[in-house]
Amino acid sequence: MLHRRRFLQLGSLGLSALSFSSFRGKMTVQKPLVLSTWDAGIAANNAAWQILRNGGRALDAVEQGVRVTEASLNCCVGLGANPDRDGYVTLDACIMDENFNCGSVLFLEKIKHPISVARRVMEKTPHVMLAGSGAQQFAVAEGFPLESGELSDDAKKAYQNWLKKSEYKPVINIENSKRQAAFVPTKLENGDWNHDTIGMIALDANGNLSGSCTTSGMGFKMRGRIGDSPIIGAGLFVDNEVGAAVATGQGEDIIRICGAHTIVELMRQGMDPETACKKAMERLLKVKGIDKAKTIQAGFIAISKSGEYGGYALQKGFNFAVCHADDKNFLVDAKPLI
Ligand code: SD4
Repeated sequence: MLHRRRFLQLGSLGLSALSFSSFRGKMTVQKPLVLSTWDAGIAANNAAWQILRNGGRALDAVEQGVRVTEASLNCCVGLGANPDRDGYVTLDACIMDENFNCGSVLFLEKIKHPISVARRVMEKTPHVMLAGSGAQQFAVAEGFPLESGELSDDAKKAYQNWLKKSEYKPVINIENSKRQAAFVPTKLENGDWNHDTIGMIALDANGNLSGSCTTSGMGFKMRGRIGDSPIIGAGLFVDNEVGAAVATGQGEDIIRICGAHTIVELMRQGMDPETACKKAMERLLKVKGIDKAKTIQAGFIAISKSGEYGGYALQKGFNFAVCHADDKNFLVDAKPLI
């Protein structure tokens, strides 16, 4: 097994140069450890790491980490993202801790930080999921400001462009900032990395696992459409005895195989995270069929209780960010199945 690590510039962590190294064998590191999807994960990991490095809880790390992405301008996460086909941004998010506590929000509008609302659902209600106006009402009652709902300039442009043909054709790997040239630059004017759809899983210094996932879903989706991201077991699953997994990509197909839960169960049977992600992806491919599978993308990442980690992609182009030390926050190109 050959893995390429890409060490990226990390201003606040004091890393400077871009360098490459490769190694053989399972990917295992000491805890704490945080992983997140796509290259936006570098900045998100950075925020999560500030909590983990000080002995903080994985749950706090995965919430604070993805808030960075939610607050940034990008195609696929937060209020600046692409709208649905009716021109509204609708957000989905979920969070899960080390005790099977979980919370999620679906079809949430005009709220900047759906991940934090999901955490409140988990901690302050007897429920797991809140949707639509009910989720928004709860968020406002909890003190989250109601935003204007106006599209970002980039999303307005993308929507106007989309309206010309009004075709629902998700773009493979759009979450990777290099593919977002039409939407926003890879690097923002202040030099920060641009961010995208994000799932994050972490193992803290106490050996506890947690995960989060937040997205605007597939751009130009039907109004009311929900993907895998806010669905516990599909987009995210954490079993503190075994491991944690999170998914990204074509939600409908991830739901069909209960992606994240499947991966955790495969790890329970003894597979390392990369192998478990690969096996789950093989199942997705089998269900989808090769011809249709070539038109979509999906990516899985996982951490085991012992600190092994790994990921797998349906096709080329999916990467994930791994952080396990002040000077170790790097991107890994996931192996593709097809
Ligand atoms: C969805 N899985 O709504 C999400 C989209 C995604 O990277 O993850 N894109 O289907």
